[in-house]
Amino acid sequence: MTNLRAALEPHGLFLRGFVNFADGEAAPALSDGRPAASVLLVGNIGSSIWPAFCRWREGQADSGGADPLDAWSKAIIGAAAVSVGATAWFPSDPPWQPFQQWAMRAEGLKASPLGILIHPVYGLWHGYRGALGFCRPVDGEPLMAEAHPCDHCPDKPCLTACPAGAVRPGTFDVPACRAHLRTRQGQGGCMASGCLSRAACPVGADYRYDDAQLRFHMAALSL
Ligand code: B12
Repeated sequence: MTNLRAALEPHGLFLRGFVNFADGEAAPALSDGRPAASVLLVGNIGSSIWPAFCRWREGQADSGGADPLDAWSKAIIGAAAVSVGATAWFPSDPPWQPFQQWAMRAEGLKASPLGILIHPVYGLWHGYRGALGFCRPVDGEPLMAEAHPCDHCPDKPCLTACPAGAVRPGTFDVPACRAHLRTRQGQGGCMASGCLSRAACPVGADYRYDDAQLRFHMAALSL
């Protein structure tokens, strides 16, 4: 664990908790075909990855290709996985691994009305860049978050801030969001400075992503 932290933290990547699978429980297959006994989640907290990712990108002849953040994640987390004999999975690779279910178990997080999981400290400003699978359980107890922040948020500004009305309780209307992003209002609003619903959340405001990172994620979402 110490070696892994040393390999990941200079890149702004943090160990974000683990899941130990019970015997017989559905678990992803390791590269040798055995079912994983555990997965360790790796992710960003606020804009922690942004400086290292930008430096890496500047050094790439093709700026990192069509999906530079995925390519960077694979370069860094893939190498760390090899160094500890783990199998790595990445959130955007099909078949999608259930990163959010794992995160709910690993850190006790719950979904916000936006669908993305909210952390009591980092709010909506965190994400997962990879998961490492092992043939043995991880020692220790999963971290359990305190109360779900949305339960104590009377105004729920995330539900009213979306200019496209795409954020509704239990639903995120992806076509409505994307249609709005193509409009002049969307280009000058969410595309320029990030999703207005996400920004309206009062939890973890100090961890809000840098503007350049917000624009990067919005560009990916609007594709
Ligand atoms: C497909 C996908 C999308 C699609 C469709 C999303 C949608 N809402 O339908 C698109 C491209 C639109 C998208 C957009 C975004 N996404 Co997305 N997306 C994914 C992806 C690749 C698969 C999601 C999926 O279908 N999971 C289903 C199965 C495979 O996963 P599961 O864990 O078993 O599913 C559980 C969750 O889906 C959870 N859940 C999800 N939504 C909700 C909503 C409610 C109300 C509840 C109760 C539960 C719940 O319940 C499921 C069952 O337990 C995941 C990565 C991954 N592998 O999980 C990222 C992921 C979910 N996305 C993520 C993010 C951050 C975003 C964006 C904010 C990014 C951006 N560019 O701005 C936007 C906004 C999304 C939004 N408001 O919903 C993060 C969420 C991190 C977090 N804190 O939770 C993930 C985990 C990727 C990552 N690298 O960390 N996304």
